[in-house]
Amino acid sequence: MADVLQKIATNLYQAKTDAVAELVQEALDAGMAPGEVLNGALLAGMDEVGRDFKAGDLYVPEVLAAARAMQAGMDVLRPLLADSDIVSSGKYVLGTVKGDLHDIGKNLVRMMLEGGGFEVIDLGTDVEPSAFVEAVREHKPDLVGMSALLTTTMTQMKVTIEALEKAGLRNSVKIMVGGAPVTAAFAEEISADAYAHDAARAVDVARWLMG
Ligand code: B12
Repeated sequence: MADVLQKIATNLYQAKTDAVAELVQEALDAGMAPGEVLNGALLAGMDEVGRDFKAGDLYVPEVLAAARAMQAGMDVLRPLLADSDIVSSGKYVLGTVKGDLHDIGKNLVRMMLEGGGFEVIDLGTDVEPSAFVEAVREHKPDLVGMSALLTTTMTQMKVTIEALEKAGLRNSVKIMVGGAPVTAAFAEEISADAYAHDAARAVDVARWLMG
């Protein structure tokens, strides 16, 4: 069983998109839980990619190719994660902040939230503060989630909160922030309502915020 997880991680690292999708299906057919495949194979493989990118052993095109392979695996898992919980828990507007193109973590948060019964409106990446404001006005969500992976873009979270305040919408939503450089202390500093370290915890925190 653990063997197939290792195989998926290795194929992900090598950006073998089709093999990743096939092996994820194989793992599920063998009775593994979607969460186990997500954490033990896809996230583990992406972690290794991240480490080697940081060390300069991998370059941007290779990381992008691995990210595509991860998405292929996530496409197989997605319907199962979405079906794994039933109760409709609330409406959630989610996006990666202005200037930031990283969306793998944000997409994972979306998948897990959908799995937790939330209706998610995904605004994508590089989302202007005004686009968050418009989405809140239009969809009237219970929660807003912002993702940032760069220390240079996490400041946009504060700008977005200020834009919501200015539009008179701040108190109509609970705001959650996340992404590798974001911390609970930063969330408090910018007056967000909560921080979550990963996608699984994002669901717990979202439920907690919904009361
Ligand atoms: C993949 C990747 C890319 C891909 C992105 C592909 C894509 N579609 O997302 C590409 C190649 C495009 C890229 C580009 C760049 N990248 Co990049 N990238 C990464 C890498 C290797 C992995 C990120 C990732 O996907 N991790 C896996 C996911 C699952 O983790 P995560 O995003 O942290 O998400 C989890 C939690 O944080 C949380 N979470 C995330 N969002 C949210 C939101 C909410 C609301 C909540 C509650 C929780 C939550 O839950 C998630 C799941 O558990 C990281 C290194 C790393 N290991 O982090 C660098 C990294 C983030 N990149 C970095 C840099 C510098 C860049 C570039 C500037 C490089 C360049 N010179 O061009 C550009 C910037 C482009 C831009 N404008 O955004 C730096 C950032 C440094 C910093 N401190 O600011 C890093 C840390 C690498 C490094 N060590 O140098 N990158």
